[in-house]
Amino acid sequence: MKPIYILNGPNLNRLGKREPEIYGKATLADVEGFCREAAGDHAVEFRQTNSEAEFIGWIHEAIDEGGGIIINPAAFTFTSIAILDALKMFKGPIIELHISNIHKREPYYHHSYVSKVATAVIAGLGTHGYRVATGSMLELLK
Ligand code: CA2
Repeated sequence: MKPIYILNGPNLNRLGKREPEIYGKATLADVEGFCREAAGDHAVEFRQTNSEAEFIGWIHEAIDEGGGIIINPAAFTFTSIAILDALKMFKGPIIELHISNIHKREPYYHHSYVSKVATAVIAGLGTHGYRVATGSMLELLK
């Protein structure tokens, strides 16, 4: 069984500590718990980094070892062709996830490079979106 990689980008380590009206009260550790519960027996690699290089390294790891990728690239979503290029090499399903509805927000949050290669996009369900993404990934991997 190949693990599901759940990759989180910059500043998400601060989840639950600011802007609860947008991002909710759950911490990233709580979110990891939601994902592991939703995944059941399926292996999960849950990671967060503030470094683009490390993020790309984890996508390369997922290309070699992973069954599916759930990705909240945070600000990298709107800036990183390097992350888009890495994701293009992944053969399995990719779910792009945003806690907030990025389309309701400022214009610089409206264009996602990652959406060009995502199998599906989830935005605006709050941190519950991670449960939805994990359950949906299990279906896509069947
Ligand atoms: O809604 C999302 O999940 C985002 O990917 C979060 C990113 C933002 O750049 C995207 O537009 C949407 C920003 C993450 C900010 O990190 C936080 C840290 C602490 C508390 C709340 C958010």
